[in-house]
Amino acid sequence: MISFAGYDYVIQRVYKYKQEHVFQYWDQLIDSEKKALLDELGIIDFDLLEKIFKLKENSVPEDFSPAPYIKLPEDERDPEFMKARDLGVQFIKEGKVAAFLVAGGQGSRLGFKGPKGKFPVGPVSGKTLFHFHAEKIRASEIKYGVKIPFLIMTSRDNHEETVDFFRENHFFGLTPALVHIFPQNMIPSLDLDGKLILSDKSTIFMNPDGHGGSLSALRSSGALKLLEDMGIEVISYFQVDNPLVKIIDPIFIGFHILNKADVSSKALMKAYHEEKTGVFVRFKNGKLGIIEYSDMPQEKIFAKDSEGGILYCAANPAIHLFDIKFVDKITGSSNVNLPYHVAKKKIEAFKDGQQCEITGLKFEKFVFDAIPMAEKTVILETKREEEFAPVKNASGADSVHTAQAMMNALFRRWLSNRGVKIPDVVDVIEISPFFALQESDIPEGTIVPAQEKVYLE
Ligand code: UD2
Repeated sequence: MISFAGYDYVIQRVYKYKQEHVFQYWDQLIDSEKKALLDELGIIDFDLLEKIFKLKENSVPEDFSPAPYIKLPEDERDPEFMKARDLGVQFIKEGKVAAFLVAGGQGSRLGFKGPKGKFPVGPVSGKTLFHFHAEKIRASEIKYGVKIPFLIMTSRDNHEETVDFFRENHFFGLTPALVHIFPQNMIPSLDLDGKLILSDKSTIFMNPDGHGGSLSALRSSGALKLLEDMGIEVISYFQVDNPLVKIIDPIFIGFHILNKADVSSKALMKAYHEEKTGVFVRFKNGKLGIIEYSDMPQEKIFAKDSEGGILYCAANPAIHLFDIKFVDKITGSSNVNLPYHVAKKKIEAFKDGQQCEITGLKFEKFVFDAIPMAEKTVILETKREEEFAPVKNASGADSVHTAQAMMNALFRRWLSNRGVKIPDVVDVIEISPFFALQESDIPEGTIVPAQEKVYLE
């Protein structure tokens, strides 16, 4: 057994759990590397790893049915929607809403190095995803005359770069003290025999613990306390990859308040059966929730309703509202842990004295597993063309090209619906959130210049 002053307990635990292969390069390490390795091992929950290794496959409840949701009205002056909007506006103006961006993912599908939020998406401006999100929040602050705290969850790999980016850009006009950037927790990946993986001679390979780690990270980072002290009641949660998301949406917030919901989620209608989005379901115990596309049984993916449409049609664009008391409850002393999901992934490992790629198991929590823990959940339909343009892939579907085309189409629709003439020569239009956050914000008398690329700021 190896030894290192002050670390007996850590070392004994590593041997107890039969993970001592992580010391195979011990004699080649200098003291600071030995200490760093032991520090990392010291915070690993080996019992948890043993438990989740046994998962091997994700278990999905067999008995579920499609979830009910609030459909969009034919007429947008629908009294119920107007009532929700008025209530939402009031609530936002009272300073009770915070924005929460999860940006800890690795963006591997996009093939972009660095935080995905730094990826440029503006069809004319070339603005990055972070820039879009921050400006929407700043524009909402101006519109509603209120300060809106902005929380951003990063991961160990992209934290510093994210903080630097916001600093370099002067927080895009937001109040720096109200932008709270914190990293999520990491969890070791395992090889197919349940062994820890080394990424070099003295480092354990870990991956971020999934966006489900965001709720506990809110607490451990101190953000939850900060929000409570500020009188925030609702947290508006969104993903980094969707430049169309309505971050501060009065109608959504209004329905959430009207229904006294713990969690509310937006749903969009699935475009085709195999679309890679989770779907909303009602479990046997009556609770609502989401089943991830990869966990959905084939026959349910292709199931049809009585009219030949997609039975499980309500898809997850990953836009949620969390009541702060609910977050407090499930991350507090009751500490109801969200389950881990397992996925087989390629991992860059250090093995047999060299770098190589191995197949390993990555574990992640999903934030939507909190939904069935809620007493009351609201699911509200949203329109794909208005709110969902994810940038996930380098090309093809769900790429920057599709997202830019959707932005261009949406901004054109806003202008046309407001009676603004668009000269034929115009090829691309981008509207800054400061010019309009939604169609009704387009000012009377707007003139679109006759040029190929138009940016309305
Ligand atoms: C997510 C949803 C899926 C679908 C789709 C819509 C899950 C598991 N799946 O799929 O149901 O509706 O989005 O766009 O939610 N993130 C972190 N930390 C992590 C992992 C991810 O912050 O450890 C963030 C990531 O930066 C991104 C978001 O979570 O903002 C979604 O991550 P993803 O791209 O891995 O999710 P995806 O597209 O597989």
